[in-house]
Amino acid sequence: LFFDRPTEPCFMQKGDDKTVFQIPDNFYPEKYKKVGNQLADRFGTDAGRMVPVRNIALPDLSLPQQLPYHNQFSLFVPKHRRMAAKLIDIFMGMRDVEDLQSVCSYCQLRINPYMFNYCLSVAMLHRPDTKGLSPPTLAETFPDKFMDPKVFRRARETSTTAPAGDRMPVLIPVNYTASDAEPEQRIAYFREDIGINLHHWHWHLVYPFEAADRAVVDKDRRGELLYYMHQQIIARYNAERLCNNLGFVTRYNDFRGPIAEGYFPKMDSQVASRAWPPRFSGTTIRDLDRPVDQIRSDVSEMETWRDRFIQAIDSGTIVLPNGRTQRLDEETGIDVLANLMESSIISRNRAYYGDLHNMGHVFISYAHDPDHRHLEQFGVMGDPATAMRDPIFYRWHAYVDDIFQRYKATLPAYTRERLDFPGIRVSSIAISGRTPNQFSTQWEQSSVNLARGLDFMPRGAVLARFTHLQHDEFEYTIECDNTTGQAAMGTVRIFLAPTTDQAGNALNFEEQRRLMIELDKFTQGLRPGSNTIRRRSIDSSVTIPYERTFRDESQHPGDAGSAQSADFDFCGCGWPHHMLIPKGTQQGWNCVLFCMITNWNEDRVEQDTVGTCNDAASYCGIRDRRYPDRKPMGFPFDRPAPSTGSLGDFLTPNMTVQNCSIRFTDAVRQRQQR
Ligand code: CUO
Repeated sequence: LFFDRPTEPCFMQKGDDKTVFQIPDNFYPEKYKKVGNQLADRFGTDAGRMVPVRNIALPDLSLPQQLPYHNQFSLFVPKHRRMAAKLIDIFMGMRDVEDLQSVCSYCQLRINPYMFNYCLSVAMLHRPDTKGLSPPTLAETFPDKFMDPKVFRRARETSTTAPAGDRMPVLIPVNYTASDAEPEQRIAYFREDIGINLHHWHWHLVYPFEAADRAVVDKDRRGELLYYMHQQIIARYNAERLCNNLGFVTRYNDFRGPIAEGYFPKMDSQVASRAWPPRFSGTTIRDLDRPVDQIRSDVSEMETWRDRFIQAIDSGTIVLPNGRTQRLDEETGIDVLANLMESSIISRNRAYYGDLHNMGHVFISYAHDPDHRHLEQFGVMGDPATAMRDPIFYRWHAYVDDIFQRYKATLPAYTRERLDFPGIRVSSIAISGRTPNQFSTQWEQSSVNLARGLDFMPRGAVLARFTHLQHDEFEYTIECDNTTGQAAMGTVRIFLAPTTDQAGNALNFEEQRRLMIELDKFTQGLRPGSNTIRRRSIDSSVTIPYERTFRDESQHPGDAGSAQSADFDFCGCGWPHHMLIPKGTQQGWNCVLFCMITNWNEDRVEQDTVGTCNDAASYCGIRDRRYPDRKPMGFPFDRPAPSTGSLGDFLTPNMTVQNCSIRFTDAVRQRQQR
């Protein structure tokens, strides 16, 4: 309920059952102090439920309260990060849930709503006593971060003119941010997809940069996962670009040159009552001096950090704070490097390697007002919930990925012995469907409930209907022989990649491996003799089902904010299932499906993974567990294979490929209940 209608005070009625938190007198902020009792009476009269709030020793909020209530909050701005870290510590430090509830009532009335939402979400994901609870999806609590503000105007009209049961869904227009004159607009359906942006927000929620409780940040292979998850975003983005007749994304590596791509977000921040600032085409990042954000940094600082990374990679060692050096080893090097690059508090030497990736977001997001003279806040690149909307996000992350790839290129290539699984031969993989080995995609319309995010408005569900990509579900059939004479366990790894570049030239192995999109990974028992493995697309280890990305309100109209939603929102991190397969083309876009089975005895991680939040592990890991695969993330494509010309040359007997196509139908279907 603390997430419901973020700017409405918690002593007002929250949720559909009209819960009122009865707070002690000293909890009222100054502006309500005089009228506290009257307010309590007024909202208490027809409350559905009264929750008495325990009086506790009040926390010191002086640091987190430095962020004005009606400001934007950015996870990438160091000062904001520190304020958030303090608040997370306060939430984590509460003795029990009842104390947490008290401190939330107190904070909800004072703290910037977006920072409050973020910190409470992080705390709920990490406190042992709140693990069964979950923050509602951000698209419901802050819908303004995901859609055209015209939607809210219409939602307002709808909610005041029609009773909850009779409201027509509000349509979110398709392609509303730019015209066809902007080539980048061809892939706006990807960049502005609500599910993709929610995934990215959730990922950064699960992997915060900063908290006093080191365990919240210091998770198994966290840096490596940062590298891998974002590498996969770039690979997927490049596939989408090819499907839309655009060339590969070019990395943003000249910090002194103009950024060709402009971006006009067409969004308003509800909390800040401001439009998100645009970035004009041809903008160049400039030295930052924004006392209000305590940011002072020159572009040259980014260049210095960059040079130190290059030096570290080329020498194979990093410099530690005590002046000693540490070798980057094959197993942990990428993790160490990515933690330095991000950077988070577990960076081994933040003083020297700085904060390159985060500050890239910051420089770009303030390019329109680097010294705050226009009193403007950051652009969409400053917020993980909105960053992926902007074409520059991909150029920036392509650059970051390039540095990681430079490191990967220093590692020994995999020998055939390391790739093979003796005795296991994979003879084929196929896709079921109307036409064999053809994926089918089209548009689909779904809805999301805005009610929780519409402050000071009549109650009841208000649905917004939006259009997104969707694919027909399919099944993989894998034929495999086990000649070891005994039962074996394998890890099945399935990837998809383009076969040609934009000009139609065949891709070589080095180009193709970086474009490999992980589709699934699972453990499989293999009987002696021949095996036919069937696997459904919906079970992918990369994605979370639609119902978890968006709560499917069409199935529960009118019960917005009810407790049921907890089941759906439980593990929000995971690539949205509707974006599993690239769009393809109407003629059919050629791609190659790759399947490999490795020896599970070498891959396995001994741990108990029973419970939830373990079904989108490829990009998100498993909550409170180790990453469930010992191989380097992205294996076997995480590094070059120097003597290999094409993918065909790379194959060992435990691998197979299948040419496929993706056929897109330009039609909209309504979401079917599955
Ligand atoms: Cu996710 Cu840059 O790390 O956006």
